[in-house]
Amino acid sequence: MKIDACSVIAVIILLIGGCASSRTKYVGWPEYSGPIPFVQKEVDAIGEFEWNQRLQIRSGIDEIAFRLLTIGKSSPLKKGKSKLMEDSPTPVIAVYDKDLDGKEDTFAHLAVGETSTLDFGFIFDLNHDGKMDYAVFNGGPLPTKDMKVLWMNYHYLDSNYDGKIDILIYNVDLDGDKFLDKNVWAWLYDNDFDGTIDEGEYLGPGVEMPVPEIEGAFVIKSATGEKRLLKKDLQEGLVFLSGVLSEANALLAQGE
Ligand SMILES: [Ca+2]
Ligand SMILES: [Ca+2]
Ligand SMILES: [Ca+2]
Ligand SMILES: [Ca+2]
Repeated sequence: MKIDACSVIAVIILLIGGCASSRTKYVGWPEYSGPIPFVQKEVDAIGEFEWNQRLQIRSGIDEIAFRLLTIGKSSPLKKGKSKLMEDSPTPVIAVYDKDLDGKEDTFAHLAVGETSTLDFGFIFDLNHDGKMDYAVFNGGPLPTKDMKVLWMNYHYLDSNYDGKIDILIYNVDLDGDKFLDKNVWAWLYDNDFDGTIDEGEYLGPGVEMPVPEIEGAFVIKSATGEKRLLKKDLQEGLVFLSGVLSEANALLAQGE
């Protein structure tokens, strides 16, 4: 399969904010200084996915992922060739245990011989079946309207644990001031788990309204204006993201 990470992401997934990792620098975050290890016990406290808890689950996972982001560099525990990315500039998939709790929590796509990259995400296993089912992919730092820094990222979930991504969550600019909003996201759902997105909503504390579906596309308010996310592109996006998760899980399942 010919896939270039940045272009696929730009075309399918990162439509909302562009391919941030190629134009933003990974700078300016606080350095994590609390106790480690922490991730597994905090993921355990969140528990399995529940529809009516989805907002709280997103924010709990986002907090954990942000703390992982602020832990300094770590070395890959396992590396392998990515079939999905084999023709891209970053054909290596790697997993890391950033918080040193003995369980991998981070994946990245690397160039051959490279040890760091901005193409990384954090992975979590909500239902304890040994397979990661929730990923938070790094987008990069972007300013908010009060000139604070917002971590743009992309959450994607396999909420029924069948190995396929069925929920995508994006940062949005719902109020149209050209800055990403801090407390509302666009959520896209594959409600019947058949690989197509069926419904979208803007959801955040105090916000709940549908994302309009017009002529086969979900029309989302991004910081650079309205973006039409075609259902067929989203379908490919789900396949790609499910593939990324599968490759990370396959790597995790390998012996040392
Ligand atoms: Ca860990
Ligand atoms: Ca799982
Ligand atoms: Ca699923
Ligand atoms: Ca569907």
